[in-house]
Amino acid sequence: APEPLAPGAVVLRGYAAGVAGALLAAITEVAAGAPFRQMKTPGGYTMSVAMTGCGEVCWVTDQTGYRYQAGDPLSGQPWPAMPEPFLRLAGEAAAAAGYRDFIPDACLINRYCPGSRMSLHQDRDERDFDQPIVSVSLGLPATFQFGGETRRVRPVNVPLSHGDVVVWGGPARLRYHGVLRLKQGWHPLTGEYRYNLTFRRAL
Ligand code: MD3
Ligand code: FE
Repeated sequence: APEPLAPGAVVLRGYAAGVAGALLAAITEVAAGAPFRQMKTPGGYTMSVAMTGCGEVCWVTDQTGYRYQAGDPLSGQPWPAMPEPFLRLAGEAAAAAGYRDFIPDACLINRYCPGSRMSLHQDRDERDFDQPIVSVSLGLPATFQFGGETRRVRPVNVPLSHGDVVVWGGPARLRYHGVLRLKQGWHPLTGEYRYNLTFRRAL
C-alpha cells in the first residue's frame, strides 16, 4: 500500500523486490557498456558513490559543473538504452503514486560501497519540476535524509531497504535530501553494495 512520507512523496515498500533480479541483470548490462565511475564535483571532490546511467541523457558532474549529457564522457558514445524492465517499473510506480504517463528519459545508477555517502543536495538540473522522480533501492539498506526546501530545515531519517521505491513529486520535488554513510554488510543479491536507480524526465 502506498505510504505517504510527506506531501508529494510516496513510499512503496518492497515494490520492486519481485523484479530485483531483472533490474540487477539490467544494471550489469548497462555497466558493461558504460562502466561505474567516481565523478568529480565542481568543488574538486571525488564522489564516494560510483555512478553510471542509461537513457537519452544522464546526469554527470566534472570540474566544470553538473549537467545532463547525451553521451558518456568516458567513451564519447551514447548512454546505453533504458532497459525495458526499468521503463516498466518506473511507469508503474509513478502511476501507483498518482502520476500518469511518467516516461523517464534518464536513469542515474548510483552504487554505494561501505563508507559511501551522498551529502545533502537538491535535484534541480531537470527542466520540468512538475515531473516526479522515481527512486529504487536495491541491496544493502541505507538511511536516507529528507530535509526541507532550505538547508535550514533539519532532515528526518528514513530507512530505505531492498526493493523500496519512492516517488518524489509536487511539493517534495525540490526538498533537500542525502544518504548517510553506508554501513558494511552483505546482501544475497548485491553482495557488499547498495544500488539506487533514479528515474527522471530531464529534457
Ligand atoms: C527527494 N540519490 O541521485 S534517491 C540522487 O539513494 C540522489 O542514491 C539518492 O539523491 C540515492 O540525486 C537518493 C531518493 C531521492 C531522489 C530524488 C529526490 C529523493 C529525492 C528529489 C527530491 C526530493
Ligand atoms: Fe538527489
